[in-house]
Amino acid sequence: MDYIKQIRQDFPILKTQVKGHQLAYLDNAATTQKPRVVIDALDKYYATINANVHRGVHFLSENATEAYEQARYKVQKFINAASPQEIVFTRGTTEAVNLVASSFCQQFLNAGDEIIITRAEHHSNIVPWQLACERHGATLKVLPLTDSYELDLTKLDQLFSSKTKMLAVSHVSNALGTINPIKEIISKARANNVPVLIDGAQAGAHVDIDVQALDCDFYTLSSHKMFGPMGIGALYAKKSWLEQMPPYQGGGEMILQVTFDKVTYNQIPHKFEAGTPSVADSIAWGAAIDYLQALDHEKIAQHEAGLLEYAEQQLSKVDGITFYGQAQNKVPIISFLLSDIHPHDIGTIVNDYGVAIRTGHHCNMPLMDYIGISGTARASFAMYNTQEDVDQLCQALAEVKRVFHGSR
Ligand code: 7TS
Repeated sequence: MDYIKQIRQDFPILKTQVKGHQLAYLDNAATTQKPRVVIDALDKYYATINANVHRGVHFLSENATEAYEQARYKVQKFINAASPQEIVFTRGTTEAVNLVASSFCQQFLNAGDEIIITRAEHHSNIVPWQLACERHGATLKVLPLTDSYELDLTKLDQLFSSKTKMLAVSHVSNALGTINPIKEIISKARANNVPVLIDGAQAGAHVDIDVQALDCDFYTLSSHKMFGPMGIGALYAKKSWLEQMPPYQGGGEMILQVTFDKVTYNQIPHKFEAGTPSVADSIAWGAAIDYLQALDHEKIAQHEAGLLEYAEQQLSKVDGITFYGQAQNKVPIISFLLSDIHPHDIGTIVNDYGVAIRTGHHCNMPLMDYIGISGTARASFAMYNTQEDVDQLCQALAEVKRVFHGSR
């Protein structure tokens, strides 16, 4: 059996039939499907070691704590962080960005200061910074895009000033698939003494991540976009930042001692993990990381690149199609429109043929405004997708054309 067919066997949901058609799941940028080992890890946790962590001295609690900390270690290794203390478990990228925008900004952002983001960010990497700027009387500056909707790096240097306190940028665009030149961006920020947060939500499933080589200050991950469970993710932060930042939330677990006069905080990363964490989800995320790391990365990269090329080729034969975002360096995400047909109509009709795609603004309204459209239809691929999925999408699009224009 070929390698990809073998991988597909690991994902039970891919066998789903939709309206009499084999499911072609092309909404992986929204969330990826889960392999059997991840589903089993959740089951095993609740069936064998469920207990609250860090608190108990009993058998189950010790086992749960060890597995939870083991998961942190797996995340550390996955992104090559220097220490597990630099990994804070969060609900995902959204919470990780909010943590930094809240805690870092409380400590370091003053009236008149500036934060730089880009025009191509997901709302999760825009709104928390807007809120922080509002709270502290700071200004949000936005890196513009080129005519091909890529970051215009020629405009970056002029955005830095002595007031710049943070630059936040995504590793990979969820709307267009563009892999941003973050290494270059980080080194420009370094030269201006500006810390950098990388939103890595879309990178985990497609790109090898090495936070030490990147030399970023913060990096965020969402487990559910890299074959792990929902509701869990992480903030990577350099130790020196975590030590200087105040807690994000108060509660159990994040303190060493509490009196009504004074609170002493726990060590990092626990200072940032108030309350009972998502223990099962962290452990199952660890299982997803083990699963990913055991795969042949070169084969998968080749497969994904081939799939993107095939999809672009086949889709470009569909009369009236327009692509948005055709950067040289991109993950297999294709955003498109079909003549004057509303993207929601495209999504609804292809669903009748078993094809799952996302339609709308993809939480990138400022990017859509720049392009001058209200949204796109987006096919986003994962390692388990095949050329048959692309063919099924193309056939379904022919039906969309037939419904709207009476022709194929
Ligand atoms: N940043 C990027 C680049 C994203 O793609 C997303 C989610 C987020 C942040 C937020 O991640 P979360 O896990 O905290 O929700 N993107 C999408 C998407 O493209 N379709 O649905 C969610």
